[in-house]
Amino acid sequence: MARHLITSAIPYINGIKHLGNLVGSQLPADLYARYLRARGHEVLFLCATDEHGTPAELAAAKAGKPVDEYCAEMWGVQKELSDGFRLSFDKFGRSSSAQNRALTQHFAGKLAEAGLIREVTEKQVYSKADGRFLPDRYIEGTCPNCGYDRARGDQCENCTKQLDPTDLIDPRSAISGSTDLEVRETKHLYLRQSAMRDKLNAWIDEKTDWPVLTTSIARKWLNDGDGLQDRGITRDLDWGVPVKKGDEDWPGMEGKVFYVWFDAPIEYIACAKEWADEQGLSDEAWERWWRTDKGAEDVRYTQFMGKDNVPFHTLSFPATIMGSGEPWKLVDYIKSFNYLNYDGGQFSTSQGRGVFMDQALEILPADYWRWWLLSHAPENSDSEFTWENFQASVNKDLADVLGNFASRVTKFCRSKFGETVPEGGEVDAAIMAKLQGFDETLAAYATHMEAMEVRKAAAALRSLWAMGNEWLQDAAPWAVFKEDPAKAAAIVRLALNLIRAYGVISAPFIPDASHAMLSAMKTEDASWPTSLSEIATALPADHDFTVPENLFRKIADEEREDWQSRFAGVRT
Ligand code: B3M
Ligand code: ZN
Repeated sequence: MARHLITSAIPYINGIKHLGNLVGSQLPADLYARYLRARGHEVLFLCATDEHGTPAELAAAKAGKPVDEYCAEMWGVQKELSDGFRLSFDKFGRSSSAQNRALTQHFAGKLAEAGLIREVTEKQVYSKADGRFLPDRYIEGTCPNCGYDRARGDQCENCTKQLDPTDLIDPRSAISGSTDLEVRETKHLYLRQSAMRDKLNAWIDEKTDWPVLTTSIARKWLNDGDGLQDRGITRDLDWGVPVKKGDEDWPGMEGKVFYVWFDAPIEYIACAKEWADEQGLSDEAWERWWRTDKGAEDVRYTQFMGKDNVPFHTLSFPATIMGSGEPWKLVDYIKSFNYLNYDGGQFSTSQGRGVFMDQALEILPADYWRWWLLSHAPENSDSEFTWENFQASVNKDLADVLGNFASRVTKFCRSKFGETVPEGGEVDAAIMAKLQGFDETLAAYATHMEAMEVRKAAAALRSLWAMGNEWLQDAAPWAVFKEDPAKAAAIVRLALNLIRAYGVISAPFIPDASHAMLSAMKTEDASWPTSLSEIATALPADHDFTVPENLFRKIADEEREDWQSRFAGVRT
């Protein structure tokens, strides 16, 4: 059994995330974590809120709250929603934690010792109307790379290019909209990423098994123009990790903070320490996941993220780790995602277009969303949420196939044999024939899960459900019962065992329904089945069960139309 460290990109604190954000990192990371745990691996699954920088300051100002108070509140909201979606993080931390502050300052100190930080007196955009510098998202304008007219000062959302505020064409203040801007001098620290270009290139070259989406983005920026640029890692902001070299002050950098993208990935490490500290564990407990000199050389580390976050995880964060000269764990595999679009357009946080995590849970339980989102994950290209497709998937896959199977079998058994697994009879070859291919599909399902091929895994699981359903239809124990009750008993016994097996193997996708199936079968045996013959005998004759509540309900046309108009835009 292996040890797996899994992190999801940490969501910005500035508001509730939409379903596109969810399926782009946290949800597939949870799928993988749940699968690996179910197969007996040791897993540490971490996520946190990304609380620093301009996104947090702008959102707090909009909410009329002090930024620390705003962050504490929003952490609570996001934590509740991640619980609601059954995201099984071992720790949902905060990048504003004391642990992250100390580690971020530690890394900066190590990078400075290694000669990888330069102090630069540079020109930054200053807004006279706002009386402040305008770093990152405080400034918007046209992307010099692709011409997108709402690019932000730190990155163009459209083409993923990392930017500096002074790169923008026709810049304006994101606070006041003012274009009365001037360029003033200020001192900042730059991470000498360019000095690590060869090392990073060689490292990316080793990653032949990574998704093309990940490596192509990394290569694009490694070889862009003059190659990897040095990046400013400090900002003229109030809210953030104060600039220090380890514990020492940094002369000339008083009152400045680290750039949010410098401290955010370090939170992946700090979060492990938050996890250990919370339980009163020693440093060894988290260092065995993160320090290759303390056991982490055996850990497999997988990161999940949307494509816009890839440059920071393939270049900036590895540069921090490698540059520190210390034996920290580097990522082994980066699973990245394209975007999920919403009903003919894009999800939009500003316009409230699309379904947000809180709204989703108000209208339907988590499993419905998890199933649709994961089975339509934007893996090889962008994908699109439509209400018609959502309704069709839920009604067919979940209600008609899986839900119907569980309900039909248990109700029939109760009426003819009572609420215990019936004994007698044998399922003959003719009946089993319909289940041919089950073992192969079960194996393919595991292979896809291991490879994080989310859509393929969902398709395999769906066909395992469908095979059971078709087999039952064909075996027709309700008809057989009249002539041969023992044979009907044997069919039902296998069917009840299939419910247990579905409860186990479906849990990574639909944990609540899976739990309901296992409790209805009154079993704690969650051992992962690898063949039908193993499945058939898990619950012996005479084992008790109950008929589960309806596992899934169908979505009616009127509801679908109602939701479609309700989420079309302009959130109030
Ligand atoms: N908070 C961006 C995002 O939520 C950013 C990710 C940080 S990962 C270290 O998409
Ligand atoms: Zn662009």
